[in-house]
Amino acid sequence: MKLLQSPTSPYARKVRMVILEKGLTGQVALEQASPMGPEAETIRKANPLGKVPCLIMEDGAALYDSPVICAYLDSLTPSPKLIPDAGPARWTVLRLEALADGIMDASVAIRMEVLRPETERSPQMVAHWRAGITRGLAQLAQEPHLQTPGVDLAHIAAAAAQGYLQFRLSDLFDTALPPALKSWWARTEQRTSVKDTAPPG
Ligand SMILES: N[C@@H](CCC(=O)N[C@@H](CS)C(=O)NCC(=O)O)C(=O)O
Repeated sequence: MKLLQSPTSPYARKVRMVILEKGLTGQVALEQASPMGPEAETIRKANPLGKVPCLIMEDGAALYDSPVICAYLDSLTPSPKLIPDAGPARWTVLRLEALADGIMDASVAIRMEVLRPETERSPQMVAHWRAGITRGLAQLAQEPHLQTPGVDLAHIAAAAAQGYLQFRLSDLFDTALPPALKSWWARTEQRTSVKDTAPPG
């Protein structure tokens, strides 16, 4: 299998963490591909949306986007199980993944806004996204599931979201992360799958 991905994408980091946690490193080749760079056409051929991450499976078919890729990779081996098969725990994990993905969506949107010429930026939209991130982090901090030991897709997605904030929006990381998440992150960033997928400094 081949993963089209970018080292700075939080969604790609989420998938790379899943690969490491599942012990699938030998089965998925990582191919660096930038949606705005020379590889854009390759990405678009696999994913009409032109986004990374995109997984090319053994039969050549493509999977996107990151929740689908993570669910597929989780289905390949029985353990560790990153998405519970059924019951309330399954919906908690998927909801927390969606919450963390939403924090990433708003963070990436702010990053895109910052890259635009200053006269084209919308301070209103940036404020709207920042408020969403702040509410999302406050909710994550209140989730007992996140504090449970072990790792599943909820923990991985939350780590990808917080890692991206630390990387691109350090002021929000410093001010909007509630204490419970700060201590959670301090523990979590020591994990091998988190350390080994950190964006380039
Ligand atoms: N919901 C998608 C989001 C993927 C995404 O937005 N990736 C960004 C990189 S961080 C991208 O490829 N952007 C290019 C574009 O929007 O054209 C997922 O979870 O995979």
